[in-house]
Amino acid sequence: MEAKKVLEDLKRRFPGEPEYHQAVEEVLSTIEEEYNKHPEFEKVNLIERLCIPDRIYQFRVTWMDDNGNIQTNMGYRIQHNNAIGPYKGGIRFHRSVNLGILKFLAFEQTFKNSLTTLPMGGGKGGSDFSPRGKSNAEVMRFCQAFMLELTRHIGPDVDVPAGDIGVGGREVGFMFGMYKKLTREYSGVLTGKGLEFGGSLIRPEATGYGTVYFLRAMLKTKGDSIEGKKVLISGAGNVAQYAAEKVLQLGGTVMTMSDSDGYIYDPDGIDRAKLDYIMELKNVYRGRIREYAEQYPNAKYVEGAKPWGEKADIALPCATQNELNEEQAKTLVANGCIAVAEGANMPSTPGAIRVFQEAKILYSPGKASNAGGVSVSGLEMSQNSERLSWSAEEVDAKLLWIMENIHENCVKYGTEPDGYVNYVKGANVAGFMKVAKAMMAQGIV
Ligand code: NDP
Ligand code: 2IT
Repeated sequence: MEAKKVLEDLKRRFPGEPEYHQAVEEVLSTIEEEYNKHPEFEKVNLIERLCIPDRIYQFRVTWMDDNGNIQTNMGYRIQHNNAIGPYKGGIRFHRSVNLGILKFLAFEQTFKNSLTTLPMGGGKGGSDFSPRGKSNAEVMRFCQAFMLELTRHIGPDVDVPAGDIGVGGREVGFMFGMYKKLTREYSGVLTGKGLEFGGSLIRPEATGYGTVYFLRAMLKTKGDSIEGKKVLISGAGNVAQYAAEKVLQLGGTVMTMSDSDGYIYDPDGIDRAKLDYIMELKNVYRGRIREYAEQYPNAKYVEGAKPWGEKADIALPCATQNELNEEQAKTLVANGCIAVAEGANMPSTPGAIRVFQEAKILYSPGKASNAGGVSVSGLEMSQNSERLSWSAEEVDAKLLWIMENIHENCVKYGTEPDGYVNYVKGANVAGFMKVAKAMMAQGIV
């Protein structure tokens, strides 16, 4: 295969989907060499079959707001690839959601899930509905209307959704309730459920913790650790909160957190008590990060900006795609940043990735370092299947093992002749090979 040609063809056939093109380009450019060592792949056009989703569902979601107005949103589910297990991946509710964004996420999820060692294929879904500013009742009615359509496409052995941006425990609970009502079936059809009804301990923590476990493994290759390091975190949601918690546990100092309106910088560091405040602010009151600076006047709030201009040792982008560009990457490097671990999906632009890799700092792509979330989702599926629940210690130990195993695989497949580890290449090649071999074994389907 010629990566450039495949990409050009995809762009022509699927125009107007820049995030999808971006994600595909990153993977193709790094697996091209390995792929071409296997002429049997090319004979069955494996690459196009891997880039183009198995199927896509699109539907209108109609619901009534608190004023009695009828609202419509679009709903989607992308079933990308199920060569190694049932489709698996989150659901995103955000006003920016469109087909191209979900296609990039489903594509990435396929490689990520392959890396986890668990039997999960790749999928993603969502809606352009934004829970921001909506009442609980509105969110419930929307989730129910969304599930009314989604129900017929998913199942515990077919496709198992979970949370993502705008979808947390509350939304998963509402969707699970509706699925159960419609199908009269009690199964592990969604992960990220409440602990009382089949959820796994450590699932809420898993993505953030896993990102920091991965960061720790990267630093260890340099004989370094998180202790004493200053860390910039973007986002203030699920991933950012638990990344911050683990950084604190391991002796680092969290300097920033953010939301889509701006970021806060606390020169004294965001300690445990302050993180508790943020968790309550975000999870209970659904407030804005700006309020932190009112609560802790030593901190500054910077409206409409990202935290990457602040001086620190480590950056953990944990908000959304393309939130860290080339210029910002240059600033981070110039300010002495030694490691970037992505908690979000595709937060660094291609230009930013180039800057990190040329500076030869530690840099891990989301599909490697944020795989902890879907990994514990996989463990939730296992627990549901055996009708048991495991202790927090057991799940956390498995999560740690998985993250360290992914790190090892990245080193195995991504180490360059000069010893620099290209984690992008390592993750893509390792994730790709397993899916490719499974597809080869299963014939042309
Ligand atoms: P949440 O909805 O809990 O939090 C998202 C955070 O990012 C919020 O602070 C939000 O701010 C901010 N944000 C969202 N969209 C934008 C935007 N367009 N520009 C700037 N800031 C934005 O989501 P999660 O923490 O679950 O997800 C964060 C990232 O991690 C996403 O990329 C997601 O795909 C990825 N991820 C999530 C996993 C999970 O298990 N939840 C697993 C693996 C990856 P605001 O409140 O203003 O919207
Ligand atoms: O991007 C992701 O890996 C997630 N949003 C989690 C998916 C899952 O199925 O737990």
